[in-house]
Amino acid sequence: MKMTECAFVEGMVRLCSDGWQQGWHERNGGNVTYRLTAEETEEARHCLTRLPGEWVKLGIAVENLAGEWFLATGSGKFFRNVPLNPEDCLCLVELNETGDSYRLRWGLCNGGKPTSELAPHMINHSVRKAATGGACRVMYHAHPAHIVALTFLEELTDKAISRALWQSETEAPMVFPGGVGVVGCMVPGSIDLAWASSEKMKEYDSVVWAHHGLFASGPDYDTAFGLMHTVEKAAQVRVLVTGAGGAKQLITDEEIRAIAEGCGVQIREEFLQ
Ligand code: 2HA
Ligand code: ZN
Repeated sequence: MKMTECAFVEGMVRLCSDGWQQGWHERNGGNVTYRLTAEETEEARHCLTRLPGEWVKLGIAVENLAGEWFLATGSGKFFRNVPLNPEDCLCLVELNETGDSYRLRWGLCNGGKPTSELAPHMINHSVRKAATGGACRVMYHAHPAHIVALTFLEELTDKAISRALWQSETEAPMVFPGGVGVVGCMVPGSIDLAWASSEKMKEYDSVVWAHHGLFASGPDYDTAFGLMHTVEKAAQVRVLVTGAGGAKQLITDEEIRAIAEGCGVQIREEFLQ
């Protein structure tokens, strides 16, 4: 069996293709990582085509991820090219037994490095793995235009952005009743952005990066992609309505509560009035 035939690789290829078609990945924008299960790691070991790379320091230590394997997009790779050549655009990395270094096991067949956001992804995997009892496996970062636009229109707080999204589409409180975290405008790929995001990820499954994009997590590709899509759709409605002259009415706090109650999810009450 070839690595590209493994379901966890096919799933990432599909996500990259779908994200590109949504218009969320100009040039080399965005990145995604997936934490393999023990079974998938065994499967991957049978599909290796090269010797392991050298160990490279991560710059951080993620002890609860020690020894784990991750599938990742490559630094500078374009999402639109992933389906054409997954073995050039993607890579498998293995973490060492202390969780402070990684080495390449597969992919990047024409050279290169894992995503420039590898450290942020690892810190956030570490936090979400702990927060979800091991369920969380996907970290997905994209640049959807409307969520970026919203960060110019609303106050940059968790409450203001979460409530603006909930007020704009009934699907929003159902899909992310916990809201979204928000961090200010920070240097892309920086360790400061990584730490700021991971503080938010202790409480939220997605974080808005002001004027930049969204970082979304989930137990599988569908859930993480679906969260990205739902946040972006609500932001799109908000921005469309704002640009059309502003809302005559919004979904009220009472209606948001009723929607959450109706589908049996716990809304973050302190964000409502
Ligand atoms: O170009 O999206 O945040 C990759 C990125 C950096
Ligand atoms: Zn980005």
